[in-house]
Amino acid sequence: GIVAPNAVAAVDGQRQWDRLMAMARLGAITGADGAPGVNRPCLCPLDREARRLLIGWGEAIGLEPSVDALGNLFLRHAGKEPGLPPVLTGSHMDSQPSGGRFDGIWGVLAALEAVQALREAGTATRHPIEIVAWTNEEGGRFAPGCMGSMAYAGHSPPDAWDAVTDGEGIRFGDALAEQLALEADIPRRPLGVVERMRPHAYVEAHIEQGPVLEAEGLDIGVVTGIQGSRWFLVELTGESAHAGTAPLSTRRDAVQDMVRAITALNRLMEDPTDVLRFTVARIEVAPNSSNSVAETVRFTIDFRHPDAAVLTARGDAIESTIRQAVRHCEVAVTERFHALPAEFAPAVVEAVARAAAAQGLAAKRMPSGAFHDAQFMVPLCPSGMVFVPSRRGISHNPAEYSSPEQLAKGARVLAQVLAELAA
Ligand code: HGY
Ligand code: MN
Ligand code: MN
Ligand code: MN
Repeated sequence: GIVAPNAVAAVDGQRQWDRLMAMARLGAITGADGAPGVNRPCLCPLDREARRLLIGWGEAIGLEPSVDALGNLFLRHAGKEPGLPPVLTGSHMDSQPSGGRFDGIWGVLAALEAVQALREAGTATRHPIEIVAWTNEEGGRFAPGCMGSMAYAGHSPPDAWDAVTDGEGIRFGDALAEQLALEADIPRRPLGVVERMRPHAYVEAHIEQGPVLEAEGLDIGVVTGIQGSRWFLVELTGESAHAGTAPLSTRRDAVQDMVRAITALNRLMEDPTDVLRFTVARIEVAPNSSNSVAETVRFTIDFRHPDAAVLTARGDAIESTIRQAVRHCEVAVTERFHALPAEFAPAVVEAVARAAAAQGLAAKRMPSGAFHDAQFMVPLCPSGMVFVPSRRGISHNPAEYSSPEQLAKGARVLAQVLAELAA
Protein backbone atom coordinates (compact mmCIF):
# COMPACT_ATOMS: atom_id res chain seq x y z
CA GLY A 1 0.00 0.00 0.00
CA ILE A 2 0.94 3.61 -0.24
CA VAL A 3 3.09 4.90 2.58
CA ALA A 4 1.99 8.45 3.43
CA PRO A 5 -1.04 8.56 1.09
CA ASN A 6 -1.95 12.08 2.21
CA ALA A 7 1.51 13.36 1.29
CA VAL A 8 1.35 11.68 -2.11
CA ALA A 9 -2.09 13.23 -2.65
CA ALA A 10 -0.80 16.65 -1.55
CA VAL A 11 1.79 16.76 -4.37
CA ASP A 12 0.71 19.66 -6.57
CA GLY A 13 1.82 19.12 -10.18
CA GLN A 14 0.77 22.60 -11.27
CA ARG A 15 2.78 24.27 -8.50
CA GLN A 16 5.81 22.20 -9.49
CA TRP A 17 5.35 23.06 -13.19
CA ASP A 18 4.92 26.79 -12.48
CA ARG A 19 8.17 26.76 -10.47
CA LEU A 20 9.95 24.94 -13.32
CA MET A 21 8.76 27.55 -15.81
CA ALA A 22 9.88 30.36 -13.47
CA MET A 23 13.35 28.79 -13.34
CA ALA A 24 13.32 28.33 -17.14
CA ARG A 25 13.13 32.13 -17.50
CA LEU A 26 16.55 32.44 -15.81
CA GLY A 27 18.90 31.97 -18.75
CA ALA A 28 16.17 31.32 -21.32
CA ILE A 29 17.44 30.56 -24.86
CA THR A 30 15.75 29.40 -28.06
CA GLY A 31 16.97 26.23 -29.74
CA ALA A 32 17.48 25.58 -33.44
CA ASP A 33 13.87 24.55 -34.03
CA GLY A 34 12.51 27.31 -31.78
CA ALA A 35 12.40 25.08 -28.70
CA PRO A 36 12.66 26.96 -25.38
CA GLY A 37 15.85 25.99 -23.53
CA VAL A 38 18.20 27.23 -20.86
CA ASN A 39 21.81 28.38 -20.64
CA ARG A 40 22.51 28.75 -16.90
CA PRO A 41 26.13 27.85 -16.11
CA CYS A 42 27.18 27.33 -12.50
CA LEU A 43 28.50 30.24 -10.38
CA CYS A 44 27.08 33.05 -12.51
CA PRO A 45 24.46 35.76 -11.76
CA LEU A 46 21.64 33.69 -13.29
CA ASP A 47 22.61 30.71 -11.11
CA ARG A 48 22.55 32.98 -8.04
CA GLU A 49 19.14 34.34 -9.04
CA ALA A 50 17.82 30.78 -9.38
CA ARG A 51 19.26 29.90 -5.96
CA ARG A 52 17.56 32.92 -4.36
CA LEU A 53 14.27 31.89 -5.95
CA LEU A 54 14.64 28.38 -4.55
CA ILE A 55 15.59 29.66 -1.08
CA GLY A 56 12.53 31.95 -1.11
CA TRP A 57 10.20 29.04 -1.85
CA GLY A 58 11.93 26.92 0.79
CA GLU A 59 11.87 29.57 3.54
CA ALA A 60 8.20 30.25 2.77
CA ILE A 61 7.41 26.72 3.98
CA GLY A 62 9.81 26.78 6.94
CA LEU A 63 12.89 25.13 5.45
CA GLU A 64 16.28 26.42 6.63
CA PRO A 65 18.88 27.26 3.96
CA SER A 66 22.62 26.63 4.30
CA VAL A 67 25.64 26.59 1.97
CA ASP A 68 28.91 24.66 2.28
CA ALA A 69 32.45 25.50 1.12
CA LEU A 70 31.79 24.22 -2.42
CA GLY A 71 28.59 26.28 -2.68
CA ASN A 72 26.33 23.23 -2.37
CA LEU A 73 22.97 24.66 -1.29
CA PHE A 74 20.78 22.83 1.28
CA LEU A 75 17.19 23.41 2.48
CA ARG A 76 16.52 21.54 5.73
CA HIS A 77 13.23 20.05 6.97
CA ALA A 78 13.92 19.30 10.63
CA GLY A 79 11.93 16.10 11.24
CA LYS A 80 10.85 14.94 14.70
CA GLU A 81 14.35 13.86 15.71
CA PRO A 82 16.66 16.55 14.26
CA GLY A 83 19.74 14.82 15.66
CA LEU A 84 19.26 11.85 13.33
CA PRO A 85 21.16 11.64 10.03
CA PRO A 86 19.17 13.37 7.27
CA VAL A 87 17.69 11.83 4.16
CA LEU A 88 19.25 13.82 1.34
CA THR A 89 17.35 14.49 -1.90
CA GLY A 90 18.02 16.84 -4.81
CA SER A 91 20.04 17.32 -7.97
CA HIS A 92 21.69 20.29 -9.71
CA MET A 93 20.56 23.74 -10.94
CA ASP A 94 23.30 24.41 -13.48
CA SER A 95 22.65 23.59 -17.13
CA GLN A 96 24.51 22.78 -20.31
CA PRO A 97 25.25 25.84 -22.50
CA SER A 98 22.47 24.73 -24.85
CA GLY A 99 20.45 22.85 -22.26
CA GLY A 100 16.84 22.00 -21.53
CA ARG A 101 14.36 23.24 -18.94
CA PHE A 102 14.34 20.01 -16.91
CA ASP A 103 17.83 18.44 -16.59
CA GLY A 104 18.86 18.80 -12.95
CA ILE A 105 16.47 21.56 -11.90
CA TRP A 106 13.44 19.23 -11.95
CA GLY A 107 15.11 16.98 -9.36
CA VAL A 108 15.63 19.97 -7.06
CA LEU A 109 12.04 21.20 -7.52
CA ALA A 110 10.61 17.67 -7.19
CA ALA A 111 12.41 17.42 -3.85
CA LEU A 112 10.89 20.77 -2.81
CA GLU A 113 7.44 19.65 -3.99
CA ALA A 114 7.70 16.31 -2.16
CA VAL A 115 8.85 17.92 1.12
CA GLN A 116 6.18 20.62 0.84
CA ALA A 117 3.54 17.93 0.29
CA LEU A 118 4.78 15.96 3.31
CA ARG A 119 4.54 19.09 5.47
CA GLU A 120 1.12 20.10 4.15
CA ALA A 121 -0.18 16.57 4.74
CA GLY A 122 1.25 16.63 8.27
CA THR A 123 3.25 13.48 7.52
CA ALA A 124 5.78 13.37 10.32
CA THR A 125 9.23 11.93 9.69
CA ARG A 126 11.71 10.97 12.40
CA HIS A 127 14.72 11.80 10.23
CA PRO A 128 15.36 15.29 8.89
CA ILE A 129 15.12 15.65 5.13
CA GLU A 130 17.59 17.94 3.37
CA ILE A 131 17.03 19.19 -0.18
CA VAL A 132 20.35 19.73 -1.98
CA ALA A 133 21.41 21.62 -5.11
CA TRP A 134 24.93 20.48 -6.00
CA THR A 135 27.51 22.87 -7.43
CA ASN A 136 28.60 22.34 -11.06
CA GLU A 137 27.15 18.96 -11.92
CA GLU A 138 27.36 19.59 -15.67
CA GLY A 139 31.04 20.39 -16.01
CA GLY A 140 30.16 22.70 -18.92
CA ARG A 141 31.74 25.97 -17.75
CA PHE A 142 34.37 24.31 -15.53
CA ALA A 143 35.42 20.71 -16.18
CA PRO A 144 34.86 18.20 -14.68
CA GLY A 145 31.24 17.81 -13.63
CA CYS A 146 30.01 16.82 -10.16
CA MET A 147 32.54 19.05 -8.38
CA GLY A 148 30.12 19.83 -5.50
CA SER A 149 29.06 16.26 -4.86
CA MET A 150 32.62 14.87 -5.25
CA ALA A 151 33.93 17.33 -2.65
CA TYR A 152 30.95 16.70 -0.32
CA ALA A 153 31.56 12.94 -0.53
CA GLY A 154 35.29 13.31 0.09
CA HIS A 155 35.94 11.78 -3.36
CA SER A 156 38.15 14.81 -4.12
CA PRO A 157 39.80 17.47 -1.95
CA PRO A 158 37.73 20.71 -1.76
CA ASP A 159 40.44 22.74 -3.54
CA ALA A 160 41.02 20.17 -6.29
CA TRP A 161 39.73 22.43 -9.07
CA ASP A 162 40.56 25.96 -7.90
CA ALA A 163 42.91 26.50 -10.86
CA VAL A 164 40.52 25.15 -13.52
CA THR A 165 39.57 28.00 -15.88
CA ASP A 166 36.48 28.62 -18.00
CA GLY A 167 36.40 29.88 -21.60
CA GLU A 168 37.14 33.44 -20.41
CA GLY A 169 40.07 32.35 -18.24
CA ILE A 170 38.18 32.80 -14.96
CA ARG A 171 39.42 30.37 -12.25
CA PHE A 172 36.87 28.08 -10.60
CA GLY A 173 38.30 29.01 -7.18
CA ASP A 174 37.69 32.71 -7.86
CA ALA A 175 34.16 32.19 -9.22
CA LEU A 176 33.35 30.06 -6.15
CA ALA A 177 34.82 32.63 -3.74
CA GLU A 178 32.78 35.36 -5.42
CA GLN A 179 29.58 33.32 -5.07
CA LEU A 180 30.27 32.53 -1.40
CA ALA A 181 30.84 36.24 -0.74
CA LEU A 182 27.62 37.23 -2.53
CA GLU A 183 25.76 34.59 -0.49
CA ALA A 184 27.41 35.49 2.84
CA ASP A 185 23.95 36.09 4.33
CA ILE A 186 23.08 32.39 3.93
CA PRO A 187 24.18 30.30 6.96
CA ARG A 188 27.30 28.22 6.40
CA ARG A 189 27.63 24.53 7.09
CA PRO A 190 30.77 22.39 7.22
CA LEU A 191 31.62 20.57 3.97
CA GLY A 192 30.45 17.03 3.51
CA VAL A 193 30.52 14.08 5.83
CA VAL A 194 33.99 14.86 7.19
CA GLU A 195 32.60 17.07 9.99
CA ARG A 196 29.04 15.77 9.88
CA MET A 197 27.34 12.40 10.06
CA ARG A 198 26.73 10.47 6.82
CA PRO A 199 23.31 10.92 5.25
CA HIS A 200 20.74 8.27 6.16
CA ALA A 201 19.96 7.81 2.43
CA TYR A 202 20.07 9.74 -0.85
CA VAL A 203 17.40 9.87 -3.59
CA GLU A 204 17.65 11.92 -6.78
CA ALA A 205 14.75 12.53 -9.14
CA HIS A 206 15.90 13.21 -12.71
CA ILE A 207 14.57 13.09 -16.26
CA GLU A 208 15.75 9.95 -18.09
CA GLN A 209 17.50 11.88 -20.87
CA GLY A 210 17.15 8.76 -23.03
CA PRO A 211 14.42 7.04 -25.13
CA VAL A 212 13.57 3.94 -23.06
CA LEU A 213 10.61 5.00 -20.88
CA GLU A 214 8.79 6.78 -23.71
CA ALA A 215 9.41 3.94 -26.19
CA GLU A 216 7.93 1.41 -23.76
CA GLY A 217 5.06 3.66 -22.63
CA LEU A 218 6.27 3.74 -19.02
CA ASP A 219 5.82 6.36 -16.30
CA ILE A 220 8.76 5.71 -13.96
CA GLY A 221 12.36 4.49 -14.27
CA VAL A 222 13.52 2.58 -11.17
CA VAL A 223 17.20 3.37 -11.61
CA THR A 224 19.49 0.46 -10.71
CA GLY A 225 22.84 2.19 -11.25
CA ILE A 226 24.97 4.53 -13.33
CA GLN A 227 27.62 3.63 -15.92
CA GLY A 228 31.23 4.68 -15.48
CA SER A 229 32.60 7.85 -17.09
CA ARG A 230 36.11 9.06 -17.89
CA TRP A 231 36.94 12.56 -19.24
CA PHE A 232 40.27 13.44 -20.86
CA LEU A 233 41.78 16.67 -22.23
CA VAL A 234 44.12 16.18 -25.20
CA GLU A 235 46.55 18.94 -26.23
CA LEU A 236 48.49 18.68 -29.52
CA THR A 237 51.27 21.19 -30.18
CA GLY A 238 52.67 21.59 -33.72
CA GLU A 239 53.84 24.72 -35.50
CA SER A 240 51.91 27.55 -37.11
CA ALA A 241 52.87 28.23 -40.71
CA HIS A 242 51.72 30.07 -43.84
CA ALA A 243 48.85 28.29 -45.61
CA GLY A 244 50.15 29.41 -48.99
CA THR A 245 53.85 28.77 -48.72
CA ALA A 246 54.46 25.95 -46.23
CA PRO A 247 54.86 22.63 -48.09
CA LEU A 248 52.48 19.93 -46.77
CA SER A 249 55.47 17.61 -46.35
CA THR A 250 57.12 19.79 -43.71
CA ARG A 251 54.09 20.97 -41.76
CA ARG A 252 53.44 20.18 -38.10
CA ASP A 253 49.70 20.69 -38.45
CA ALA A 254 47.80 20.16 -35.18
CA VAL A 255 44.43 19.79 -36.91
CA GLN A 256 45.69 17.05 -39.22
CA ASP A 257 47.16 15.24 -36.24
CA MET A 258 43.86 15.61 -34.36
CA VAL A 259 42.10 13.91 -37.28
CA ARG A 260 44.63 11.06 -37.13
CA ALA A 261 44.15 10.75 -33.37
CA ILE A 262 40.34 10.70 -33.49
CA THR A 263 40.34 8.21 -36.38
CA ALA A 264 42.53 5.88 -34.31
CA LEU A 265 40.37 6.41 -31.21
CA ASN A 266 37.24 5.53 -33.22
CA ARG A 267 38.88 2.16 -33.97
CA LEU A 268 39.80 1.66 -30.31
CA MET A 269 36.24 2.44 -29.28
CA GLU A 270 34.47 0.24 -31.84
CA ASP A 271 31.55 -1.63 -30.22
CA PRO A 272 29.11 -3.60 -32.42
CA THR A 273 26.73 -3.84 -29.44
CA ASP A 274 26.54 -0.01 -29.27
CA VAL A 275 26.86 0.00 -25.46
CA LEU A 276 30.09 1.99 -25.31
CA ARG A 277 29.87 5.80 -25.46
CA PHE A 278 32.71 7.89 -26.98
CA THR A 279 32.32 11.62 -27.63
CA VAL A 280 34.65 14.40 -28.84
CA ALA A 281 32.61 17.60 -28.70
CA ARG A 282 34.78 20.47 -27.55
CA ILE A 283 37.65 21.53 -29.82
CA GLU A 284 39.84 24.65 -29.50
CA VAL A 285 42.26 25.54 -32.30
CA ALA A 286 44.99 28.20 -32.22
CA PRO A 287 45.69 30.54 -33.85
CA ASN A 288 42.28 29.64 -35.39
CA SER A 289 42.87 31.57 -38.61
CA SER A 290 41.94 30.16 -42.00
CA ASN A 291 45.35 30.84 -43.55
CA SER A 292 47.63 29.97 -40.64
CA VAL A 293 48.37 26.27 -40.17
CA ALA A 294 47.05 25.21 -36.71
CA GLU A 295 49.75 25.29 -34.06
CA THR A 296 47.74 23.84 -31.16
CA VAL A 297 44.55 21.88 -30.77
CA ARG A 298 42.86 21.05 -27.45
CA PHE A 299 40.02 18.55 -27.58
CA THR A 300 37.94 16.75 -24.96
CA ILE A 301 37.14 13.05 -24.69
CA ASP A 302 34.04 11.78 -22.89
CA PHE A 303 34.23 7.96 -22.63
CA ARG A 304 31.63 5.83 -20.83
CA HIS A 305 30.85 2.17 -20.23
CA PRO A 306 28.83 0.20 -17.66
CA ASP A 307 31.59 -2.44 -17.27
CA ALA A 308 34.50 -1.33 -15.08
CA ALA A 309 36.88 -3.69 -16.92
CA VAL A 310 36.12 -2.12 -20.30
CA LEU A 311 36.24 1.39 -18.81
CA THR A 312 39.74 0.59 -17.52
CA ALA A 313 41.09 -1.35 -20.51
CA ARG A 314 39.99 1.00 -23.27
CA GLY A 315 40.32 4.17 -21.17
CA ASP A 316 43.90 3.29 -20.27
CA ALA A 317 44.67 2.76 -23.99
CA ILE A 318 43.53 6.25 -25.01
CA GLU A 319 46.85 8.01 -24.50
CA SER A 320 49.01 5.39 -26.26
CA THR A 321 46.53 5.23 -29.16
CA ILE A 322 46.83 9.00 -29.61
CA ARG A 323 50.65 8.95 -29.37
CA GLN A 324 50.89 6.22 -32.03
CA ALA A 325 48.50 7.98 -34.41
CA VAL A 326 49.96 11.51 -34.16
CA ARG A 327 52.79 12.26 -36.64
CA HIS A 328 54.22 15.71 -35.99
CA CYS A 329 52.86 17.23 -32.76
CA GLU A 330 53.80 17.00 -29.13
CA VAL A 331 51.06 15.27 -27.19
CA ALA A 332 49.72 15.94 -23.67
CA VAL A 333 46.79 13.89 -22.32
CA THR A 334 45.26 14.62 -18.90
CA GLU A 335 42.47 12.66 -17.25
CA ARG A 336 39.99 15.10 -15.66
CA PHE A 337 37.17 12.90 -14.40
CA HIS A 338 36.97 9.23 -13.47
CA ALA A 339 33.68 7.94 -12.08
CA LEU A 340 33.40 4.16 -11.63
CA PRO A 341 30.14 2.36 -12.49
CA ALA A 342 27.81 2.66 -9.47
CA GLU A 343 25.17 0.19 -8.28
CA PHE A 344 22.28 1.65 -6.26
CA ALA A 345 21.27 0.10 -2.92
CA PRO A 346 18.44 -2.47 -3.04
CA ALA A 347 16.79 -0.69 -0.09
CA VAL A 348 16.30 2.44 -2.19
CA VAL A 349 15.71 0.68 -5.52
CA GLU A 350 12.96 -1.43 -3.91
CA ALA A 351 11.41 1.62 -2.22
CA VAL A 352 11.15 3.32 -5.62
CA ALA A 353 9.71 0.18 -7.23
CA ARG A 354 7.17 -0.24 -4.39
CA ALA A 355 6.07 3.39 -4.58
CA ALA A 356 5.53 3.19 -8.35
CA ALA A 357 3.58 -0.07 -7.99
CA ALA A 358 1.48 1.22 -5.08
CA GLN A 359 0.58 4.29 -7.15
CA GLY A 360 -0.40 2.14 -10.14
CA LEU A 361 2.39 3.53 -12.33
CA ALA A 362 4.08 1.55 -15.12
CA ALA A 363 7.73 1.23 -14.18
CA LYS A 364 10.88 -0.62 -15.10
CA ARG A 365 14.31 -1.12 -13.56
CA MET A 366 16.98 0.46 -15.70
CA PRO A 367 20.53 1.79 -15.59
CA SER A 368 21.43 5.45 -16.19
CA GLY A 369 23.54 6.37 -19.23
CA ALA A 370 23.98 9.90 -17.88
CA PHE A 371 26.17 10.44 -14.84
CA HIS A 372 24.63 12.08 -11.76
CA ASP A 373 25.65 13.39 -8.37
CA ALA A 374 23.99 10.25 -6.98
CA GLN A 375 27.04 8.32 -8.24
CA PHE A 376 29.19 9.86 -5.51
CA MET A 377 26.65 9.30 -2.74
CA VAL A 378 26.78 5.50 -3.25
CA PRO A 379 29.87 4.94 -1.03
CA LEU A 380 28.33 7.13 1.71
CA CYS A 381 24.80 5.81 2.12
CA PRO A 382 22.01 3.81 0.46
CA SER A 383 21.31 5.77 -2.74
CA GLY A 384 18.95 5.63 -5.67
CA MET A 385 17.17 7.59 -8.39
CA VAL A 386 13.71 8.08 -9.88
CA PHE A 387 13.42 8.70 -13.65
CA VAL A 388 10.55 10.15 -15.66
CA PRO A 389 10.33 9.92 -19.49
CA SER A 390 12.09 12.34 -21.86
CA ARG A 391 10.31 13.12 -25.13
CA ARG A 392 12.19 11.44 -27.99
CA GLY A 393 14.96 10.78 -25.46
CA ILE A 394 16.33 14.24 -26.18
CA SER A 395 18.44 16.08 -23.57
CA HIS A 396 21.36 18.52 -23.43
CA ASN A 397 19.26 20.28 -26.05
CA PRO A 398 16.53 22.96 -25.73
CA ALA A 399 14.07 20.44 -27.20
CA GLU A 400 14.29 18.45 -23.92
CA TYR A 401 10.72 17.92 -22.64
CA SER A 402 8.74 16.05 -19.98
CA SER A 403 5.03 16.82 -19.41
CA PRO A 404 3.56 18.32 -16.22
CA GLU A 405 1.71 15.03 -15.67
CA GLN A 406 4.86 12.90 -16.05
CA LEU A 407 6.75 15.20 -13.66
CA ALA A 408 3.90 15.10 -11.13
CA LYS A 409 3.99 11.28 -11.17
CA GLY A 410 7.72 11.44 -10.49
CA ALA A 411 7.24 13.84 -7.59
CA ARG A 412 4.54 11.60 -6.07
CA VAL A 413 6.87 8.59 -6.19
CA LEU A 414 9.62 10.69 -4.63
CA ALA A 415 7.26 11.87 -1.85
CA GLN A 416 6.42 8.27 -0.94
CA VAL A 417 10.06 7.15 -1.05
CA LEU A 418 11.13 10.06 1.17
CA ALA A 419 8.31 9.36 3.64
CA GLU A 420 9.41 5.74 3.84
CA LEU A 421 13.17 6.37 4.12
CA ALA A 422 12.79 9.22 6.65
CA ALA A 423 10.14 7.46 8.76
O1 HGY B 1 26.98 14.29 -18.85
C1 HGY B 1 26.17 13.81 -18.07
O2 HGY B 1 25.96 12.62 -18.07
C2 HGY B 1 25.36 14.67 -17.12
O3 HGY B 1 24.07 14.78 -17.61
N1 HGY B 1 25.92 15.98 -16.97
MN1 MN C 1 21.58 16.27 -14.89
MN1 MN D 1 23.12 17.16 -17.82
MN1 MN E 1 22.87 14.88 -11.67
